[in-house]
Amino acid sequence: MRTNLTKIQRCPGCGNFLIMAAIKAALKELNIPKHKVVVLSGIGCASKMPQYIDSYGCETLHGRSLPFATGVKMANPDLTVIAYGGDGDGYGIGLWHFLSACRRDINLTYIVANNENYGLTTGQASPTTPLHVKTKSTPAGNEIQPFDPVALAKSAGCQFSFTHQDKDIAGLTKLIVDAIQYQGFSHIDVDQQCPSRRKW
Ligand SMILES: Cc1ncc(C[n+]2csc(CCOP(=O)(O)OP(=O)(O)O)c2C)c(N)n1
Ligand code: SF4
Ligand SMILES: [Mg+2]
Repeated sequence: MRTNLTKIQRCPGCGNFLIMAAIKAALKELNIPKHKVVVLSGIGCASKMPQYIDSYGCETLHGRSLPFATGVKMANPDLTVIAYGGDGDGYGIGLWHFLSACRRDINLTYIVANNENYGLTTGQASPTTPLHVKTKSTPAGNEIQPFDPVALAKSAGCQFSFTHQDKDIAGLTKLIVDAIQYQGFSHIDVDQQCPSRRKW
């Protein structure tokens, strides 16, 4: 956690605030001491998460949260390891790490804030941008079929993979509790609100 933050780094109404509330509630419910928790992210709006969780954590490289998280878990299996990031981070540049973690069934939890765009870099299309949606990189509308991250995770062998709405904080909290307790690779794709997306 970063202790010297002087300004809010996300837009009003950003769904990452809701997901953060659910992660904090889940860790509180499980009563895991903060020195036993490690939150690792990539780069992006979503990936600022380790700065706000009172635990060990690190923003790593774009798309590389899962290799770092795997290494931490291998070095110290007693730790609760949570990898966190955006759809561009996890389903774009980091896709192979995601599929490898599914196949290897690494015992950690991966939460993806899926806002269907590259938010931090002001709204380019991602692998989950719906068809025909106009973005900065698809001014005439997205022509590329998005994929379903949960179906993809399951096809790679992941047995704990769900999509959930960010605004259902109670339901998301319960799902995160279950994911942390699951003995294997658990993946939660969060349908995340990104109010700025329509403004670019
Ligand atoms: C290797 C590398 N390529 C590109 C970038 C630029 N970059 C930073 S964040 C980002 C996309 C973030 O999108 P997403 O993961 O969906 O997160 P969001 O901002 O939407 O939460 C990109 C392309 C980078 N930091 N590093
Ligand atoms: S651009 Fe979207 S994801 Fe990024 S801080 Fe703003 S609302 Fe949140
Ligand atoms: Mg995104």
